[in-house]
Amino acid sequence: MNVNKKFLQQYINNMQASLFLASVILFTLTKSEEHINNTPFPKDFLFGTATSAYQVEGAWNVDGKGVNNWDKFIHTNRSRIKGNDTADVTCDSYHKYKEDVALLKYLGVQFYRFSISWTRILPNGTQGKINHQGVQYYKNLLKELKRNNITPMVTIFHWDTPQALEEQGGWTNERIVHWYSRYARLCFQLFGDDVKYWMTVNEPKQTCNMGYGNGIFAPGVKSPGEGEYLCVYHVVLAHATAWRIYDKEFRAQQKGKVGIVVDCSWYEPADLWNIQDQLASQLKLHFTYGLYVNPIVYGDFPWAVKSIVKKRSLAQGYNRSRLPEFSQQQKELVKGTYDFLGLNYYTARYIKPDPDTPVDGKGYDFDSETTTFVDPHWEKGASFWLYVVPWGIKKLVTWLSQTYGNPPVIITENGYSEHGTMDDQKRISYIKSHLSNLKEAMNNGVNIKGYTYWSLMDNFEWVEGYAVKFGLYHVDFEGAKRNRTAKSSVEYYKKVISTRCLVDKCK
Ligand code: PNW
Repeated sequence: MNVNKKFLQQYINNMQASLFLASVILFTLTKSEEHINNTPFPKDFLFGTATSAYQVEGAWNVDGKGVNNWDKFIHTNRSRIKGNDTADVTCDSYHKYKEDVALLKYLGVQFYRFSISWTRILPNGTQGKINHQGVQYYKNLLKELKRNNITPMVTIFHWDTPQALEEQGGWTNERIVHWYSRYARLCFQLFGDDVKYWMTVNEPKQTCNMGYGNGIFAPGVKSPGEGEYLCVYHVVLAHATAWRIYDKEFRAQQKGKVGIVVDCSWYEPADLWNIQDQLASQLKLHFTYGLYVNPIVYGDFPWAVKSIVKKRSLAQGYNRSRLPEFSQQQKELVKGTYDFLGLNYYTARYIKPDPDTPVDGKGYDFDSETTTFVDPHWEKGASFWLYVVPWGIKKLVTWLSQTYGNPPVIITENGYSEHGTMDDQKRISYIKSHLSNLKEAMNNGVNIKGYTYWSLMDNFEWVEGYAVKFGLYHVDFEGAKRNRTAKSSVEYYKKVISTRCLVDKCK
């Protein structure tokens, strides 16, 4: 070998070595996308888990419960639900609540988020008749939680409108503000001594958009951008009225907090360097979270949402906006009506403007004139809409904190679905990566008070029936006893709660 050749050989060897090193570094870097935060959650940070009445209680016609919109929606057409399932029995928590509390105790959660079934307390929705057996059920549940040192977080309305009120238009009828706020007052009166965290309405977007917009959920009304926006308007007024009632009549004595729960995906600009994509992202966030929260914080719908809906309504031949306007008095009523904000985060989308939006398209699905898509590499859950995007929660809570003046926020839901896996490693990594991103946001100063895993156990997943499972505990829906069995994630979440740490040893 002459000198030159030797040099060349050495050069190639070096190159190979560096290439190898580079790939190692690259591999570690891609892996470190999964980098888990190693700082501990603060001592007063709350960990919990959630369910809702309709999804777990069953006992749909037991002990005087009245019929609600979902009972009616399903019983009149079973094919609306995957597998023709119903929630008539579901987890049977109405009879098995003590067992549920034992599961919570085992997990070591600080709180349990559950909801009250309106027609279990008021069978017709209004005050004519109070169903004392229904009231007793919640008193028993609260007592059992107290005995086990678990804080209740109670949702007053989680989608199950009394059928008697639904037949009068439900959330599209302005009288719902009165019906709902009287029901809320009754809840404060009956249970307020034992409840320090109240959530007025769960995910109004799902009720208004899916219930009255595209009609996929109960009551199955298709009135996009009309009934849909009346619902939005009434939800905000109903929430605010209930908050004012609590503030005036109960707060001094009961010393609790009242908030609302709004679900929102993160909308990532398709091209981060494109200003139009950035605007599309902002607009969609205001359409999703802002539609409910902007009035509650600032006293009105977001300006950008008002102006685009008005522009589109006029172009469609309406003489005013399809989105109702708050009067001056209403603006004053709604402004500032929150003690904390609830956020349900599951997934994310890329977004950009959609120049092909049909001129006559109406409602949440069209009025933002945007289109969304997913990254085909994102991992999927069992729900058709659930793509796993942990960094989205960090971006979303940061946006929320910047947009609304860093209010106290509770993550009221976050969860992963499968089709029936007991060794649910993907759920474990979902929880870990989302909590890690959340902690990073907290370390940057975002005011997060608590985290809720959805759900304590597999349950009735609305139109997806029992095919899709979010539970930490598996439920045997075939067996009369509805046995609950821990999935692997139970031990994982239990450990996170007791150590307040996501890695083997926190800093
Ligand atoms: C929530 N999305 O619904 C509800 O509050 C729960 O009752 C439900 O079981 C749970 O999440 C899982 O679905 C959502 O499209 C439905 O982002 C859809 C979305 C988010 C939440």
